[in-house]
Amino acid sequence: MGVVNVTPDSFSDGGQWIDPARAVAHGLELHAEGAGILDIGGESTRPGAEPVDEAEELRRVLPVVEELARAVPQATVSIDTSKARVAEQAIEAGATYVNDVTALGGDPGMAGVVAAAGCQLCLMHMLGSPRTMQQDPTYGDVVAEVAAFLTERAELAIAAGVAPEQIQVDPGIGFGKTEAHNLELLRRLDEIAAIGFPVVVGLSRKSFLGSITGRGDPAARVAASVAGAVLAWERGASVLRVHDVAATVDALKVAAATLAAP
Ligand code: HH2
Repeated sequence: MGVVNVTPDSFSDGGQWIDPARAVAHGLELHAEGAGILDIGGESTRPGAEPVDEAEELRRVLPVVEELARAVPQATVSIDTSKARVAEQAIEAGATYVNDVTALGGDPGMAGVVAAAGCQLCLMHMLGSPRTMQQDPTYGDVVAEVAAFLTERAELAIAAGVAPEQIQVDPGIGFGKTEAHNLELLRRLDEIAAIGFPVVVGLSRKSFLGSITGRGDPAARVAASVAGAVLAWERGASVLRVHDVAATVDALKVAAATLAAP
């Protein structure tokens, strides 16, 4: 899954693709590099980010969704939103995957929109909201709590008419988690996969990688991100949400070839 942020304020690439034509070109490039899913977002979820209203979010994402769905019909176009109306209009414009970082908690209409469309749904765990989530996040057993939350939200989605085959789950690396929480979730990712849904992991360029490697600039965290992506894949992740598609694809090819060797 390649990230296309149509925002002025995303933590790693804010402002780079805010012009729709540039965002589309970036999405095409990520697809050419090997991304099967293009995840288009119009609202930053970085710690402390301010919410964006529906009209502005639609204005940012719709032309990009529409053009990418038209230009690369073989790719899955994903809308990264927690607003039901944005998801609905993006689906009309060609999106077939809804990436909801609030796992249906942000908008009571979301489950119905996804159920009616029959599209894919990613349910992500977050503790609190982007404005507050990094203020002293605390868990007993982070992996057990995240797994229980994702199971409960999947059950909620199914009760609202979403088919189990439509659902994917994501532990939400960096969303209300300390570095230790992120690392434990990655090390024990097999326990999240054991819930029974395909697992999505997004760790690309995130700040815990900067604190481990000493790299303050998110764009300098490519090697760190690739290492994390390979490990997540080895522990059961099915979808890796990344900014640096070409490097990740190469690394995964080598890892897969190695594990497939006699
Ligand atoms: N991370 C971000 C945004 N959306 N969605 C899922 N499913 N999983 C993630 O880990 C995830 C996500 C944050 O990264 P980014 O989009 O690069 O930054 P921003 O939220 O500042 O736009």
